Amino acid sequence: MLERILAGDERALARAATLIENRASGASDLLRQLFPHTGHALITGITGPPGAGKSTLVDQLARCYRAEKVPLGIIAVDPSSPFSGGALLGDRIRMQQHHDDSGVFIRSMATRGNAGGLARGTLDMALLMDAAGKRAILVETVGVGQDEVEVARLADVTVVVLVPGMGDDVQAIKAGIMEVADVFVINKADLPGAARLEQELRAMISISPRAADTPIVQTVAGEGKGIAECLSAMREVHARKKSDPAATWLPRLRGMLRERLLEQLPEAELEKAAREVANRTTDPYTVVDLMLAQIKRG
Ligand SMILES: Nc1nc2c(ncn2[C@@H]2O[C@H](COP(=O)(O)OP(=O)(O)OP(=O)(O)O)[C@@H](O)[C@H]2O)c(=O)[nH]1
Ligand SMILES: [Mg+2]
Repeated sequence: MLERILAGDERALARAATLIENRASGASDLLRQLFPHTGHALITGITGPPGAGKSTLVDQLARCYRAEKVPLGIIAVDPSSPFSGGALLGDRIRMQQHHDDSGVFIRSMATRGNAGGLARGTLDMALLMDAAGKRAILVETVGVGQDEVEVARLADVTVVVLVPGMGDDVQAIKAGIMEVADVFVINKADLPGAARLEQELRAMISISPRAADTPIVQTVAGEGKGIAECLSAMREVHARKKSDPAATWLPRLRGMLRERLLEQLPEAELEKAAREVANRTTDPYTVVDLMLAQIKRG
């Protein structure tokens, strides 16, 4: 299976993706062997409020990449949120045009009410695609919560999609998501208020030392407008970051290690330990020592 994945075999890739999705036993072993073959793909996170046009943008970016024959992976993180109801179905229909194209591999990641492992699962999936020869990976998430920020953090480049008419809501956009933005896209620029939103954004980022030179691109994803500009902004940011790989890989790997460690301790164990401490039958310090010893024993 390893050989076939590395050779870019679509069926082996699909089987491995299912292993990872299901966290099947064997997934870790496979990922262990794939890891040395990763680090070549540009992972881009596309995030933003529900209905901002993220899937439409992903679809358009996919066309650009495929016009250049870049092997492409797409991961749609399904937030199972009340907002996106049938959206995933719509995405599937939209993405069908890519299905006949063996250069595109599409997967969705369900949170299944277990948001904790979402970033990890998504990163594992991206690493699989990377090892299989995909050179660009687009990850779509709805930017509404902490988990989505975590997912955004795993990307090399994070694109935050906003829409006009949000007005004062710019202030209300989750601060976390604003902090991880490498590129702002004002989509639905055909609607009134795009210029005003851009002004507000510029005012907002001008006071942030980290974000001051963040590119802002206007797009009409529905009509394929501004997509080339978006792609070149993504590539510029990536080129800038590439000179310092530690800047993207270190936070990503830190998060990954933390999640893997936490996974060693089932929630039920933590709950039980907390109760024991609450009952004063033990203390937090002893509990942590015991847990560490338990992990060591495997
Ligand atoms: N007017 C206008 N509508 C657009 C544009 N881009 C996308 N839309 C429409 O906006 C709606 C939502 O688009 P999606 O791409 O599904 O948005 P999304 O952000 O992926 O949505 P969720 O995944 O549900 O959060 C669809 O009806 C699109 O046709 C645009 O540039 N202008
Ligand atoms: Mg979508």
